[in-house]
Amino acid sequence: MPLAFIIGTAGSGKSLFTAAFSEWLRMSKQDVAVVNLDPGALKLPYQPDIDVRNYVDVGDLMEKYNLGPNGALIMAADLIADEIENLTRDIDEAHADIVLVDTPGQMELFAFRASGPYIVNELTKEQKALIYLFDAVFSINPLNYVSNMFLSAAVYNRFFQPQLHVLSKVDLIPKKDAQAIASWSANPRELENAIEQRLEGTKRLFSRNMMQAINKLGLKFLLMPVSSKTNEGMININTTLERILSEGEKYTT
Ligand SMILES: Nc1nc2c(ncn2[C@@H]2O[C@H](COP(=O)(O)OP(=O)(O)OP(=O)(O)O)[C@@H](O)[C@H]2O)c(=O)[nH]1
Ligand SMILES: [Mg+2]
Repeated sequence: MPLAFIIGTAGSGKSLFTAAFSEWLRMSKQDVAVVNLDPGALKLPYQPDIDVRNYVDVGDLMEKYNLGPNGALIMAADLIADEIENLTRDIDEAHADIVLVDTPGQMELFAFRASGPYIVNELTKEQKALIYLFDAVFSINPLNYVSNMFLSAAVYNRFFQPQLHVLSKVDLIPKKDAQAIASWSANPRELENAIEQRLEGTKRLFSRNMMQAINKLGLKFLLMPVSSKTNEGMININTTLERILSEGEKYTT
């Protein structure tokens, strides 16, 4: 019963992807359990089987400790770590083939605080993988794309779990743009060409150097285009996820 954590910047499509991919898995006869790990979620596009909001209530924290919404979210992110045993029990009791975990809206609260890696490590003893979302609309610009590569490398460096990379919301951009972005991930030359053609001055220099720094880290990945509205690409995610989990290797793709 492996766990796949869905991660990405705020609004990158984590929750809708969790909804669409879990539905897709159910249609292909897989027994899936869905976990909501976002204590600040007001409305979710799926019905969670396990919900952190049963244990941590952001509204209560605001009231009790006289915090604003952001302060309460930070406190909530850390309090989730205290609920690991409860959440692990809930997940174990679900007896699913695969567990999808929707992570908190603001990625930094999960990835860049001590509690995030602790939660990923301690939440059940099962195998783990991360699915990192690149927002397609944001990624059309090579500078934004490179910044997101940097963020995904930083996330990898926090969790050291197998990491899949997804280009989300591809239904919102022209097909040729989606193909171009995917080709940047497959071939650094293509990305370099786009940087040379479409950026200038400091932006060009910055993007080129940042891209080279990431390449030097040896982090290679392929972006898989996906739409949670049309289900395009879900089959690729499933195949790649299965391959990574069966190999159990620590690498990114
Ligand atoms: N067209 C289209 N819209 C999408 C897709 N995925 C997400 N969206 C929209 O993008 C917005 C953000 O999606 P969410 O799934 O809430 O993203 P999130 O990363 O969970 O956001 P937070 O948890 O609030 O940070 C919503 O309006 C979604 O309907 C997609 O594949 N296609
Ligand atoms: Mg969300």
